Amino acid sequence: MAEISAAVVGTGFIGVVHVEALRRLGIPVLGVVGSSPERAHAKADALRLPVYPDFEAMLADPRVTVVHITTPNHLHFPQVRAAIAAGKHVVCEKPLALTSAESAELVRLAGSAGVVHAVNFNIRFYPLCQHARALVQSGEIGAPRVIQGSYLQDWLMLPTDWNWRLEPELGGELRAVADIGSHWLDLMTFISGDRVSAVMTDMATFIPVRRKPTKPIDTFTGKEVTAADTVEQPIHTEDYASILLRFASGARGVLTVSQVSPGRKNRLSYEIDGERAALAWDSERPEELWLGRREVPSGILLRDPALLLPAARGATDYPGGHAEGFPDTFKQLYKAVYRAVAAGAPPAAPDYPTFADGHEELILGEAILRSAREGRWVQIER
Ligand code: SOE
Repeated sequence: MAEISAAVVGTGFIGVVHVEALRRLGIPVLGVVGSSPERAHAKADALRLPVYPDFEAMLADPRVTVVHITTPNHLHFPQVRAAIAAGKHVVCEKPLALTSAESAELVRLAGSAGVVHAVNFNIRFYPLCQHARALVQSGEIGAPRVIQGSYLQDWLMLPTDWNWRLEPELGGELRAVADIGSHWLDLMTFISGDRVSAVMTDMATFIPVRRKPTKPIDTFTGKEVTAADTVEQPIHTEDYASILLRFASGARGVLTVSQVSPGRKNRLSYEIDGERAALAWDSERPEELWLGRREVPSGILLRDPALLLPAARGATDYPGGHAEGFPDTFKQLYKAVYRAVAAGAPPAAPDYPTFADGHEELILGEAILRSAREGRWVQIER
């Protein structure tokens, strides 16, 4: 992969995760762009990375073949569009855009440019999630009937907790659903092979006024801010949502998302009940997959490459008992994406999430919001 090089726009919490994963794969990261050169240097110097003066300079660098976009959500659409126009392959954080009209446009532009396009739904790349998908595909659990779970966090549970995601102009009209619910919905589509056909939503904003820091702060660092450095800010996006789900196959389900759940740091969990067996997994215990059965004892599979189905083995690199986690999912995702980059174009059936998957989450998000506002079931129209 010697001739392939990356650059990353965005130097927040997740931008650094992208850089570290790329380096583990031996992909040169030529530089980063931050919201200002000073903020970029604060991160880049520790990583021994050059800083581009601005996004345009990054795009103008002919050595950069792949651009990773890890900026606040409102910048995704214009930056992806510019990167495609500059002939770059693109990996974009979720959500791909702020509206489904924008994401549809990006699917079209990437398709006609022939570039590799990926959306960072990294949770698919936990080895046991790949194994769960392979189990469903093999018919082991029978047709899924009930698909339910939650994505819970506690980092926004106090009125003094702040992040740019709380501002609709930067983060979009949906917050918890777009930020973490989108991961869960994408993962369930990936594992079950099914699609959501209708949604019914209940939402709540428990903290209608928050204290906004007068200076920008990084994601997950809100605890370090003192009240004296803040101003009052009304909040219009959801802290919580529960969404009843109907799937195209006839399966039913429910998802709860919350960013105000004490003690839940970053916990995505699911249970899929099939005709014969069930699967359950929790991202805070990512090395364990529960297999539920009626006639024989249920059990827990501890991740071990030798015990995974062949389709899942490619997503795990360490022997059993040598825990793999969040940063490894980025490495495994980019392994798949950069195979396509090395080939020069997207494969016929990508083994990584593409802009089409990013677009799907915008369609679902808009239906979920409409359902909450109108208090009724909303059919998904694609
Ligand atoms: C913040 O809620 C966040 O960083 C998300 O944006 C990520 O997608 C998730 O992986 C962890 O939490």
